[in-house]
Amino acid sequence: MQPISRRDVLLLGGIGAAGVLVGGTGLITSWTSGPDPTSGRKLVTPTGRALVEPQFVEPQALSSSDGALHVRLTAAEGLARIAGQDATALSYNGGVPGPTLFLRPGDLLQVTLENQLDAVTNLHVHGLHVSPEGNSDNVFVAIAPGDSFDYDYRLPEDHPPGVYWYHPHHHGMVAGQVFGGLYGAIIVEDPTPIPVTRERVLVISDITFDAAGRIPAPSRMDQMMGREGTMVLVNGQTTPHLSSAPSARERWRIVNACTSRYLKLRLDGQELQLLGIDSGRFETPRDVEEVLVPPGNRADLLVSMRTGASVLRTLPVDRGSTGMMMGGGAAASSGADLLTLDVTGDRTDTASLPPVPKQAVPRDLRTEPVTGHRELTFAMGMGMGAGMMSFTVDGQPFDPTRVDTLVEAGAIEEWTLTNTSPMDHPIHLHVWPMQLITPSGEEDDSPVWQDVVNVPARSSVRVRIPFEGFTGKTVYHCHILDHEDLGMMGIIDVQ
Ligand SMILES: [Cu+2]
Repeated sequence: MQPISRRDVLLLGGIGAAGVLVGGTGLITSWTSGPDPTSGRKLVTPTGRALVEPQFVEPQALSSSDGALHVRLTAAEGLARIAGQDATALSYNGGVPGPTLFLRPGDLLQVTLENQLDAVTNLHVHGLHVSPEGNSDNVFVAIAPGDSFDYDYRLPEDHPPGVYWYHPHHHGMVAGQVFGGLYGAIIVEDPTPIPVTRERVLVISDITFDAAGRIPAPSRMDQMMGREGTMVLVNGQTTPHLSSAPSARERWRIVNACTSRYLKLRLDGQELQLLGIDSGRFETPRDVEEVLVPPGNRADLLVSMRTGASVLRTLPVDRGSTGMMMGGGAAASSGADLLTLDVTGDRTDTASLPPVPKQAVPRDLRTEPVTGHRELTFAMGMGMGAGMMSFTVDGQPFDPTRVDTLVEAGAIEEWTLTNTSPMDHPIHLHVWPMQLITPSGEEDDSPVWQDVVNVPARSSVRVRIPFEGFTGKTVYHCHILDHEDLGMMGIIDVQ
């Protein structure tokens, strides 16, 4: 979204665009996103109220060409059409979600981030295996209001294909800025495309509006629990409607961009296969009925369409509680309908659709020597004062001036992630993906690679990490972004 001058505002007003507010904190511009809701499917509720289900839409697609993609992202607050209503939210370029960036291994991604917010921000390319230094995926960059910054991300030639995403990462502001609407998907394309009828991107997020269409400030309890929105959005809409044809094979690339909400996805009546999670890919797609996608994780899903009506749902997820502290509230992600699907009409000609080829066998660190072991302990306790719990790693809240973990470049380490608290924490390490060594309940034993690993309440998970490809300083943290902002983050330096 470019700044809009007063004159443009009047011109836009003349052609019927939404109103524009000029606030005390700077220019607040307006936009509309999503489709015209009158173009959707009409429904009548049990109470006789007519509803219009919006048609499924996807964010704007921007693709690299000749090995490069240059994108200008403007982060700003303004009026947006979200979930069929006008609301004041944050956005990149006026859309919630921001544009989807389609890249190939070896590409150079250049992002000029313009900060029109009234707060400091920056950008993190979540899951990409790129340098954490300089003007690459450097979370220590701070872009002041009114400033802009040029990021350069060089993907290695052997970068794993998969679903990634981008969002702000300035400590203390992350939860509010992501919850406000600042996120978008990144797709790294397969060198050999997976044969499907159609690909779709589903960015799932949640948000809350008050009666005035503004996002209310979270309470202390919301922050300690991890704030969850009252509405769950798919590409900025609530329960959009999607149509497909019998026997079609679709590839759904799903991002959990929620600040704290765990997703447990089901699509009853349809056949689901999981290609992989994050940058991890199974050798052959795995049949699934349900996929757990904690905050920050992505699922790469094949849907083989069967005639009938289905609803993509997220089921309730118990993610613990504050225990005996702070009144012992339960942290639970509620269930919601995410989208409706109608599969009707003539069968798609699948004879022309070859089977999904075997993927490269994933690297397995269980067969490689481990050069070191460490344990990281994630804890919640009393002691921050003013009715707040502390959120710590190895007993200390985040300190931007301290290096917590020093690792030798090239090391293959086994980390035991221990959660002593009564609440689950999804732990994310930047730059270097983690192989799960204790993936309980999987029927086969193929390697599982993720960049966010859920560590259930009062338990431990073992992972192995190859610190290869890049050196530099970055972070690991809880991806319940309120917990990160409250201090559950540490600094790693790989040299
Ligand atoms: Cu957490």
